[in-house]
Amino acid sequence: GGQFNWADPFQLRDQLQEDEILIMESAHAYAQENLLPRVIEAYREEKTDRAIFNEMGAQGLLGVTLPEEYGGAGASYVAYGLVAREVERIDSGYRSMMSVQSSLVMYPIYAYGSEEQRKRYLPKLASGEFVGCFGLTEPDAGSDPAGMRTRAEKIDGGYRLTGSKMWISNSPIADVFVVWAKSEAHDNKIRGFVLEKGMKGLSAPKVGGKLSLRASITGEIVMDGVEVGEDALLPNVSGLKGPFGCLNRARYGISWGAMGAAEDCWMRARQYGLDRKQFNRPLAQTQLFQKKLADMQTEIALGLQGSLRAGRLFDAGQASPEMISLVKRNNCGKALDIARMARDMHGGNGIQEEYMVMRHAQNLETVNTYEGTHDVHALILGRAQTGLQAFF
Ligand code: TGC
Ligand code: FAD
Repeated sequence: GGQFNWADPFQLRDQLQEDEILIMESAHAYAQENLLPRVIEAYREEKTDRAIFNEMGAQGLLGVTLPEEYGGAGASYVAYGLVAREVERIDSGYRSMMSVQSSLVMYPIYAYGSEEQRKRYLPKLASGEFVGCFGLTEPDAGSDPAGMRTRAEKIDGGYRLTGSKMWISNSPIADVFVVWAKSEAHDNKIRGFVLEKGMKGLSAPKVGGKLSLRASITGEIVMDGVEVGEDALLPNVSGLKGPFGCLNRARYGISWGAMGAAEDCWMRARQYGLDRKQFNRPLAQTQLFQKKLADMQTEIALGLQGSLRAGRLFDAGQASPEMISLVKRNNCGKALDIARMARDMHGGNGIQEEYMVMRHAQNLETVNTYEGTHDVHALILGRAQTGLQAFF
């Protein structure tokens, strides 16, 4: 018979390749040594440390799936997922910073960009010298990005962009802006443009007042007739499949990341239950507490196996958007339930910042919403099995 390791019920580690384990361990060490010590204050003070991008770049954690010639690590999508999990064990906001840079900025420049664009941006994004952001969502177009208003008019030698994006991770500190707009010169199809900080008419004010994801800065992107050359257009993609190609990767990574946050909550709840006594025995010696731990362990073990399978299919070029919706939706929803439960199991201490679990729960509210809400992914899966679309 096999051994049972309660912390890794299905022996995930045995299913990883050597280079994936190395990347995972390097991400783990970086996150525990450099991110964990600053997260409580960063969250409380709503401060995003720009240096984190440089640090992650130096550790090789940005754009890990891209080829080495552009600054990537040529690693698998499984390795990318493992990085997301290690970073999100600390905070979903830190993972957000990493995944926007990797999947939503570096990936489209690599996959849809010209050779010139790749050379100009990718190495500096990989090192963290540049921070990137991704502008799809608008004040009046969230779940329905096809309803965007941002437009690109044709001008001599280029385009003029007008519109505004809302809820954009990293935008107030970004050097590079990948934005999506309806382009009149291309039958009004959605096209991608790469803008740079300092362009006339471009600004990115911070969105304040967030009670979630406070360690990751969020802003608007305001484009007030920003004029760009022809070389700002991403030449090799047209239509919504451009941004969705990026979202597939980010959503997949989030499915791993959310499990990292859930694991942190589970481990903390278990330890708290062992340490804390009520009625003359550890909380962990009560049936209700143990049932909650069993539920957490089960959902996490199953969720990680699902993400691993999706990752292996991704690496084989066989992952479908629906598979990704399934793991993104399930793992984010389950992680949110687990974090709320861990908060409850800590009693009053559960609301204190030093116990970490309430911050995870607050963050996971965002993670359950961005990159397609829990319900939008249900509709994607519902459409796939009925052939009936229920969006409108
Ligand atoms: P629909 O008719 O389904 O599709 C339109 C076109 O897009 C193609 N497509 C995809 N291609 C590749 N991968 C996918 N996952 C794709 N999904 C759709 C599709 O084939 C079609 O192509 P074509 O050539 O036939 O035109 O589009 P719809 O308008 O009915 O869309 C419905 C819906 C709800 C599925 C979709 O719009 C959706 O997923 N909405 C959610 C929006 C969303 O996820 N926004 C994310 C913003 S970015 C973000 O949140 C970053 S936070 C990151 C962080 O901080 O970590
Ligand atoms: P809405 O679409 O208005 O949805 C509101 C509610 O209605 C949800 O419960 C939803 O499930 C439900 N709903 C919507 N349509 C339907 C339907 N047809 N049937 C049933 N229910 C429906 N976007 C970017 O482009 N780049 C970023 O970097 C980025 N970062 C973000 C960071 C943070 C902190 C947050 C909060 C958001 C970020 N987003 C980003 C935006 C995010 O992707 C959107 O918030 C998300 O797609 C939902 O859109 P919405 O907020 O407009 O909500």
